[in-house]
Amino acid sequence: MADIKLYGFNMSTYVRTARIGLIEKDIAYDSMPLEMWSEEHLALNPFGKIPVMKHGETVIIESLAIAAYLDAHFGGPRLIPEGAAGVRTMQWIGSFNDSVQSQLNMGVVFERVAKPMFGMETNEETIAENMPKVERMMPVLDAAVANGGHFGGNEPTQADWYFVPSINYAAMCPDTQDLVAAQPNLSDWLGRMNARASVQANVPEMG
Ligand SMILES: N[C@@H](CCC(=O)N[C@@H](CS)C(=O)NCC(=O)O)C(=O)O
Repeated sequence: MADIKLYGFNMSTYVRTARIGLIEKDIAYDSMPLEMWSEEHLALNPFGKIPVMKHGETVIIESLAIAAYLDAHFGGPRLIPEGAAGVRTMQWIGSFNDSVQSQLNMGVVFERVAKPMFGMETNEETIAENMPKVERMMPVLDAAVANGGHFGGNEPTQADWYFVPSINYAAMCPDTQDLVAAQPNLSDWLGRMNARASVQANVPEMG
């Protein structure tokens, strides 16, 4: 049994982000099942979100805090580097959490792909409201990873592990797949990231 336990399921982009970070740092962990919003879940995270990580008796909520904790307590490549690359990494994680999550993930992909899987009705108005924002966002993401780069700079960082699960979903979603394919740098980056063992280890089963 590993010292680290990660709670949450793989279809969650945030859980996948945490898992990719763990594997990139070569940290063994046990993947723990969790019934969402159960007593057990709310005892671990009163906000009812995943992922939750446990290291011995220490409980860490929030994917960014998990990455910072792993850098502070374990070796391997830094998820949030020092210096300018660290600033870029944090900037992109901030933009992901503030804009990409609401506009692309919840505003379009969740509505179109996830809701029907959960027997819920897609809200077309939400998609229509968010599509122009996603159209504006995509070339910005494309420019960020130009010339064989990454969101943090020359090397992959935790910022990439936030974007990989979401851009893969966007590449499958009927509303956004052409938009992703039309971004040459982003498509190249996605291919490079998807070739990594850490990313291949975490592909969710759909349907
Ligand atoms: N800020 C949190 C966001 C985590 C998050 O939103 N996770 C989603 C799954 S992808 C969740 O737990 N949703 C359940 C809910 O919102 O009640 C983090 O970075 O860990």
